[in-house]
Amino acid sequence: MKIMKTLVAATALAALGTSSALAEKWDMPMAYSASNFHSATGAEFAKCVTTGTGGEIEIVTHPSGSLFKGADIKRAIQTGQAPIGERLLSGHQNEDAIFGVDSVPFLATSFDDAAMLWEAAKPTMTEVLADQNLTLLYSVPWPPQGLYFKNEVNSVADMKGIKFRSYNNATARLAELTGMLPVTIEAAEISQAFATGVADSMVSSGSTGYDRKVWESLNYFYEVDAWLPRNYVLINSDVWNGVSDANKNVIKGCAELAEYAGTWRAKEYTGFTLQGLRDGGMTVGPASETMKNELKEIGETMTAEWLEAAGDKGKAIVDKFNSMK
Ligand code: PCA
Repeated sequence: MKIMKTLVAATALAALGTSSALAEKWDMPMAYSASNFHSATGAEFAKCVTTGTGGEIEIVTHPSGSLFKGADIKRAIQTGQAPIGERLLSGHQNEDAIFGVDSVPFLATSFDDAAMLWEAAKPTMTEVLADQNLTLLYSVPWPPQGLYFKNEVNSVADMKGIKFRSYNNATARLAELTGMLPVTIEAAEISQAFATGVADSMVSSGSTGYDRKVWESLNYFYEVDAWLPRNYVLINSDVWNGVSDANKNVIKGCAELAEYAGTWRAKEYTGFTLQGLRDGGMTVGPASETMKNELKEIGETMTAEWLEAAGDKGKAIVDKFNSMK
């Protein structure tokens, strides 16, 4: 009887020990509001992993930059402060020009082209990230980027001196080349920036304008379809290497599903949010021919600059992309 009791106690302890050793909670910082489609996709990805691993890995998302602000998320994952997270990699183009491949003006201007560009860039991007101790899990595009202004603008000359909210190097450079004054502000903080006049314009998707209710301060959205930047979900490579093969398979499956579902959501959200901006009172429509042509010229300058910075690796991606079209 005594032996029996000891055995039961030992087994119970062992079971407890096993499950507590295996059960892990991963906090996942995300920069955009909980209502945004990227955050919704991330929350579903988290649920998928938690369910699929039988609770051995529980992912908890933290949207709106509440755990780490957008600009700090990549470093937090690299250094293991957060095991996993989502980041707009074009915000780190100064580390490696490859991170800016999705923000080259007028290179890929539709969802189909953005998908092809991503396919062409993925192997190089994966390698660059691996060198930084990061493993790529999935990536989802934002809807096409257009220009927001407080006042009507019909040409680049009309933009001169306007305070412009930027979110990465490409957007800051676009501001410089159009004579605007760039100021970097996280999406989570733009409503206040526009309300207080810190900025009166930006380039972004209908989605971000809708999420942040920018019609309270801005009046015009010009559909330019300049590029479709992407968010990337990354995991610290040491953490990844410590995951069992079975759980790695679950995470990969959930990531594939998230990329597919997120991309689908981005497409659906495009028309919905442009209508939302209209309902909020904004004038939404295509840019004038003059403005389009002037922006295309600026795009050519920026493409040349990017190719110069990205070197052979960048050229190989663009060549591959062009051969796929
Ligand atoms: N929204 C994000 C990045 C691109 C987009 O459409 C932002 O404005 O910060």
